[in-house]
Amino acid sequence: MNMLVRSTVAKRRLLSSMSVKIDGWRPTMDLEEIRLPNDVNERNNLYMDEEKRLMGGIECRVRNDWSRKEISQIYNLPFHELMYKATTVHRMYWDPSEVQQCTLLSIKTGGCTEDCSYCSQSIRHKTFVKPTPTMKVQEVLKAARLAKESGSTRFCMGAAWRELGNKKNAFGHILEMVKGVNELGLEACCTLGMVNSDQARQLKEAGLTAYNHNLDTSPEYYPKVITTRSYQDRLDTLANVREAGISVCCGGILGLGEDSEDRVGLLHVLATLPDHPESVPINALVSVAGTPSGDREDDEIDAFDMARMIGTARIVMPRTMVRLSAGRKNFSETEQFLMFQAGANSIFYGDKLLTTENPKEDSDRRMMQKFGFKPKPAFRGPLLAPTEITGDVVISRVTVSRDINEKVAA
Ligand code: SAM
Ligand code: DTB
Ligand code: SF4
Repeated sequence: MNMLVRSTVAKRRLLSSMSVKIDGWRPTMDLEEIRLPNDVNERNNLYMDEEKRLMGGIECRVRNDWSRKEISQIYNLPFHELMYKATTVHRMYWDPSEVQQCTLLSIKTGGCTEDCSYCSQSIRHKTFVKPTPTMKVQEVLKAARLAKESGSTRFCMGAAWRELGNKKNAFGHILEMVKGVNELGLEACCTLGMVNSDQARQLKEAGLTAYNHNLDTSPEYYPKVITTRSYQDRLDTLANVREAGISVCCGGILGLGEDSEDRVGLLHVLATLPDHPESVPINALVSVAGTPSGDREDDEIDAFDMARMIGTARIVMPRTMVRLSAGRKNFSETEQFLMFQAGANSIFYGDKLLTTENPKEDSDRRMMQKFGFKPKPAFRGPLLAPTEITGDVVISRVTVSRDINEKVAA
């Protein structure tokens, strides 16, 4: 059966099994119960025939044909307009009270041969980081259990490598880590540098949920940040990850000395990929003494820059998890609130990022309570947006005529 036909059938099944109607129906079940499939491909198939959404005078559609100028116009809207638009789009596609808590662990720290200008772990920069060997599988799984106990639902393992290359032993251990994290009921994410298609396939088989590989900035500004590998190298790895059926996590950093058009340039690359990344982390540079970026004298980026970037990402990639990532320690709760209102729906949770500090768990727990946020469970798709259930969002569907349907199915 053709994809389009199959997805429509699947959608009908899903909707009837949930007793929920999308176009203006009322819920007959508790909102908590209504979740979309966790698998991103299945989820996207459900929406294949959706044309656009409309709420509060704001129109939105999932598009891959954005021009850079269009994205720039969104990024440069008056701030209050951008925030209204972004927060409305967020409510059209997501439950705004759900924020995912993720834990990071550096499983292999320092000694990296790359020259990323921001990174504490590059051998080219003299920083506080002391290289350490790869952690043992059991140590990593112990940390994953603790992360789960503290309420995280995604566990991201980072290694200071340019690429996985032919590190056969280490790769074997990583596959065991991924399997173990998966068996704990956590979403498993890795960031290990460049991977080829065979390695991506093995990671998928071991149970990897997502692979993080950031483009960091625009194609034009990238050579000012990293010279030891190209933008295309990064894109190739992203394609290998996508092809293996692993969820793509790809974002960038603000505060590298880039200008606003570079931020737009990064979003343009991401929003015009054949499929949007399921996850886009937006990091604020964590300034590390001894790194070229950390030693810059520039003004630091502020909460408005972050909210603009997050809000624009939310609008141009409405079905993506936009993750408020590194750098939260430098922002007050009030400032972070602005970023959640702009559409961020995930944080790193736990006292440490990879090598630098994150806000304390206690204070994040209080902040989540203060804002009325609840954690997103692992391996369960997003809640249907409340507006989809109440009918506050109008969803236009492209209707396929019976004739065409039959023709395609034949
Ligand atoms: N070596 C692998 C790689 O580069 O893909 C994985 C680890 S690397 C540390 C993961 C990402 O963390 C980088 O791509 C970068 O976007 C982010 N990052 C690293 N140092 C940072 C810093 N000081 N501030 C903000 N983000 C940072
Ligand atoms: C991402 O975009 N941010 C995380 C994760 N992906 C791997 C890393 C942040 C690192 C912050 C600096 C450090 O702690 O070394
Ligand atoms: Fe190495 Fe990754 Fe740091 Fe770049 S960001 S120096 S690749 S650890």
